[in-house]
Amino acid sequence: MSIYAIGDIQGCYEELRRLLEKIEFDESKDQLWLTGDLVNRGPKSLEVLNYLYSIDQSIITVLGNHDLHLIALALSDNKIKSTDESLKPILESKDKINLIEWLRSKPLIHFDQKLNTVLVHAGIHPNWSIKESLQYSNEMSSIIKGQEGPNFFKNMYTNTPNKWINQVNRIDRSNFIINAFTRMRFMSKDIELDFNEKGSPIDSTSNLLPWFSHPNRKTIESLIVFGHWSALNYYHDQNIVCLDGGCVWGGDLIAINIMHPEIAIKA
Ligand SMILES: [Mn+2]
Repeated sequence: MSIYAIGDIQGCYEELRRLLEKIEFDESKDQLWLTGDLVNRGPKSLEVLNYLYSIDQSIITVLGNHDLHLIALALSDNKIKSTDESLKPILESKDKINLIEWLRSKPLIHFDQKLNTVLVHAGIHPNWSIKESLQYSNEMSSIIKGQEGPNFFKNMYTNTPNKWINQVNRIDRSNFIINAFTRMRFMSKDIELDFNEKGSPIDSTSNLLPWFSHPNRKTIESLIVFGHWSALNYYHDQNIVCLDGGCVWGGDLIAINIMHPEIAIKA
C-alpha cells in the first residue's frame, strides 16, 4: 500500500485522472490524501466531487476555503455570484445533498501519528501544537457538521481577528481557526495574519514571514503537507511541503508519495 498526496484540484478533473494514472493509483490498496480546495474556478467541479465521493474509502481530504464556500452557498438562499458559476452544476445536481453532507463530514486537519505527518489546506498556526490543532479542528467540525452550521457560515467571511487569543467569543474564535487552517500564508513577526500578500516568499521584500518560517513554530518536528499557496507552487523544505501547483491557473496538478516528499510528480 502507498499513500499519495495531491494538491488543490479546483475542478481540474482531467488532470486529476491523468495524475492518478501516472502514479498508478490503485483505489483497492492505496490511499490518497488531498489538501482541499477540491472545487471552484476550474471546469469540472461536479465531476471531481462525484469521483472522489465514489472512492471515499481510499481518500482522506481536508477542507479548503473554496470547499467551505461551496458548503456556505449550499446552506444559504443567497443568489450565486458570477465568480461562483463553476459551482452551479453541484448546487443544481440531484446529488447535491449527498455531496454537501459528505464535504461537511470532512475535517480541517488530518494527523497520521505513525508517519508523524499532518495534512491541512493552508497551514498550522505557529503557536499551536499538533494536539491543540486537532482539538481546534474537532471543535470546528462539530460546528460545520451540526445544527450551528448554517449560522456559522453566514458569519464566516471576515479577516478579523487576525491574532490568536484563546479566550475570545465563540464567533471570533471560530473565524480565526478557520482562517488559520484554510487561508493563512504570511504573518507579521508578532504573529498577526496578513490576508493581502499572496506572492512567493522567495521574492518577497516585505517584513512578513510565511507561517512555516516563524522561529518558534511548535510543529517543527512533524511533516506538514499543505496547499492553498499557488505562488509557492511545489515547495519542499524543513518538514513542510506545499503541493499547490496552480493547476486551475494553467499550472500543474502535483502529487507526492508521502514517503518521498522531495519528489514532485506533475500532470
Ligand atoms: Mn485555498
